[in-house]
Amino acid sequence: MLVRGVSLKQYYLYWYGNEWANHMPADTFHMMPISVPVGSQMLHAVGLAWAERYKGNDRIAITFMGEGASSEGEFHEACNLAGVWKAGVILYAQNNNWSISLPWSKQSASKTLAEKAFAYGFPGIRIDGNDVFAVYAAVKLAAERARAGGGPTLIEGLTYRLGAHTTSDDPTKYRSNEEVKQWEGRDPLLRLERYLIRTKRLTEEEVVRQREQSLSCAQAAFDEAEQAPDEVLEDTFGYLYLQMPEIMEAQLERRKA
Ligand SMILES: Cc1ncc(C[n+]2csc(CCOP(=O)(O)OP(=O)(O)O)c2C)c(N)n1
Repeated sequence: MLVRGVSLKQYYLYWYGNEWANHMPADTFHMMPISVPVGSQMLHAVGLAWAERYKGNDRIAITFMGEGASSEGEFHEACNLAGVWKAGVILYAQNNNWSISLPWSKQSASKTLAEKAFAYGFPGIRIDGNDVFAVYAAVKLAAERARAGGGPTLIEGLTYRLGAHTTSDDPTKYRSNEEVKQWEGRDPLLRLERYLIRTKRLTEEEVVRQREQSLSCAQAAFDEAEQAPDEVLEDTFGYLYLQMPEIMEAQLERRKA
């Protein structure tokens, strides 16, 4: 999101629950808003990719999901249509093994997520999702394929969630400290940092300086977000529809009362 020009302040405001912070004007960021219902975004991505082809453009779409989302019906629908239409779409699954507290072994009887792609008639690639270069290479390959009209690719990137799923989650209830410790050393940013230092592309001093810079940047954006005016009730209701349906108007009146 940051690479595409969404400000850190907007990103923080989204997590504050501010409706307008999830507003992604068409052709500004070339992104769709974050969608909370698990799995719903994949169909949109396939549709967008198909629409671009229909309009004669060479633009493609990429969508991101957790491995848990592959259990939703939309995953099947999206993969099926993408395969049949040869849509220029990349389905990137971040497999962190845990769908909140549910491990992959209870999520699917398939050994890997990537292999599901073969049944839909397109390639599935499994990579180390904490290796920046592997991610870059896999996505580049898939993007080239999509742009050349070769159709979709499913990428399964193995990764981990070091923290809790949300503030209401207590991960110590379902996974061991040893497991978390193991993954701490595989943090993709730290790995990249170690690589850059080892290959003399970056010095320890530069790392410290960049960390400080990033931290103050993040703090400034956070302070700005905290000072943003509170949302008004109408925003929650008026955000989605050009014209509010009657049923929602009635709900709004009830809430106001
Ligand atoms: C349709 C739907 N069902 C349930 C939820 C509640 N929920 C939010 S995140 C989550 C787990 C998602 O796991 P996964 O797809 O693996 O993504 P991850 O959180 O690991 O990135 C669930 C069940 C939801 N947001 N939407």
